[in-house]
Amino acid sequence: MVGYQVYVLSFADSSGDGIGDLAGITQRLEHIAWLGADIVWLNPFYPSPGRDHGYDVSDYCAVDPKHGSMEDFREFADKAHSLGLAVVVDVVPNHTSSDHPWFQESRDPNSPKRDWYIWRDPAPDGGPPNNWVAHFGGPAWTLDEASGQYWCHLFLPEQPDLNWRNEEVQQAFDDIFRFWCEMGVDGFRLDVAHALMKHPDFPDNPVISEPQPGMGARDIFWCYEHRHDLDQDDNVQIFRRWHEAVAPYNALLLGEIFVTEGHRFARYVSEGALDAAFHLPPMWANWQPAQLVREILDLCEHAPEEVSWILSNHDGSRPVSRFGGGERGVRRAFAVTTAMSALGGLPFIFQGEELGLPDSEIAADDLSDPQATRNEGKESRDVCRTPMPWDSSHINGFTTAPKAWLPAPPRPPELTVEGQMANPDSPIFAYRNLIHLRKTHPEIWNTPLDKAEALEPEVLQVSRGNIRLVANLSPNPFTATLNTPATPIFTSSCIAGEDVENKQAGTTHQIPPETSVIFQTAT
Ligand code: ISL
Repeated sequence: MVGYQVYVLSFADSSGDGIGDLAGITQRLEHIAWLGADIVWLNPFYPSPGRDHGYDVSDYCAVDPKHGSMEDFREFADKAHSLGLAVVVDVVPNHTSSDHPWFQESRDPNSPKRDWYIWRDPAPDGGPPNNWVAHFGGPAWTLDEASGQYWCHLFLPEQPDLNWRNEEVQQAFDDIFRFWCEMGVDGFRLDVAHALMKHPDFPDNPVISEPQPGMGARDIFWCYEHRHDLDQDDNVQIFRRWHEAVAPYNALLLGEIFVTEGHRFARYVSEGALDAAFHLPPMWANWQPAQLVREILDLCEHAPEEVSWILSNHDGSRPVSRFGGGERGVRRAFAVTTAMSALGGLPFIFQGEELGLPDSEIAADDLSDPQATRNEGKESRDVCRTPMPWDSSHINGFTTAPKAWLPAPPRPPELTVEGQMANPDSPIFAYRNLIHLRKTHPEIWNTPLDKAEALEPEVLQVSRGNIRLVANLSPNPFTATLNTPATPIFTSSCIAGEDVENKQAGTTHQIPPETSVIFQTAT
C-alpha cells in the first residue's frame, strides 16, 4: 500500500472559517484516490486547545467542533472506503492536553488519577527532578505550586506525559483503540511511540555536549543522549498489548518511532508488536545522499518489510527546499521517493509533496508552531503546514474566509493541483505514475528483498525477484552493470521531462545524476 498524509488544519475548509475540516477533506478525497494511494492518514482532529495543533488532545473519542462532527467523520470514512481508501487516524498516547479531565483530576495528589501522570518531588536543591529537556525547549518538568511536585512533559508544559506503567492508563487506550475501530477506522498512527516508557528511576541523561546560548530547542535536545527518557526496551510490551487490542479488527499499527539504528527499530516492528513504523531521519536531513543510502541499507538489513518510508510530514521543512530548491530540489526529492517506492514496506507522501511544493514563507507575526514561537522563529514547522493549493482562486481554493488560520503568500498556478492537472509533464503526474507502477508491477513490493547494496557511497542498488532499482543519488552519471539483462520501466527523471535513453533490455545502463531507475528482468 501507499499512504497519503492529510494535515487536517490545512487540506480543505468547507465551513469558511479559515480552518480545514473533515467535510472539506471528504469533498477532496477523489484527489487522493486519483493519485492511487491506498491509505489516508489524518492528523489529529480531536477536541484540543490547539497549543500543539491537535497533538494536545483533551478528548480522544470526539471531533473538535472546528473540524466538524462525528457525523462528518462517518461520512468521511464511508466515502474513503467507497473509493478504496483505508482510513488511519492519529493517536497521541505519550501525553494529553493539560485541559484533559484526566490531568485536571490528577492535579489533586489524593485523586485516583494522580498516578496516571508522572509526578516527582523536586531535586534536593528544589529544581527539576533530573536534567531531561523538552523537545520544544526548557526543562521536561514544570512545578505544580499547589502540590509542590513537578509533572513530566517531553513536549510543552501543556502536554503532560501519561504514566504508561499504570495499568488503568493502558486500559483507557485499549478502549480508545476499540472506539475508533468500531467507528470504522482501519489503523492508527501512533505519535512518539518510542517515548512512552521512561526509565523507572528517572536518572539524568548523559550530556554529549554542553548546550550553548542561542541554540534552538531541537539542537539543545540533541546535546543529550536520550538514554533514559526515550527508546526504553519495555515500550515493546505496550505495543504487544495494543496488537492484542486491535487484533479482532485487523487494524494497522503504524508507529512514529524515532530510533536511528536498524536493530533498535526492528524490535518495535517485531512479530506481535507494531506492523510498521516511520523512518524519520530523511524528513529532517538536507541533501546528504551517502548518509541516506547508509540508513536505507541498515533498515533493509534489519526490517526489510516494516519500514514506512517518508521524505516529509507535518513536522519540518519540505524536501524540495531542503534539497536545494527549484527544479533541482524537485528532481532530488523524486529520485529518493522513487527509490523508496521499491524498498518494500509502506511509503507515505505528505499533502503537497505530489506538487513538488517548496516551503512557504511565513511572516514572523504569523508564526503559529510552538517550536517556532518559543524559539525566536527557529526550527519552524509552519513552513510545511500552509493551505493545500487547489487552484488559483482566493487562498488557492482552500477557504472562502478572508484569511486562512496560517496565512502564507498564494502559490503560483504551476504549483496548484488545477494548474498541474492541465500539464501532463508536471510533478503530479510523475507521482501518480510511480504509485500506479506499483499496481501494474506488484513485484516491485511483493517479492522478498534479495539484496540491497551500495555500489558507490551515493548509489544504491536493490534486487527483488525480477526487479532491480538503481538509485544514482550522486552528482555524476553512473554506469550500472546488472547481472542479468533488464529493461527500464520507470525513471525518476520523468519529473524533469526526461525519459530513459535506451528502453532495450541490456546489462549496462547509463543512469543520469540524481536519478533512480527501476528495471525489470526477463525472468
Ligand atoms: O526528535 C524527536 C525524537 O523524540 C522527534 O522526532 C519527535 O519524534 C517528534 O517531534 C514527535 O512529533 C510528534 O509529536 C509531537 C508533535 O508536535 C508532532 O507534530 C508529532 O508529529 C508531540 O505530540
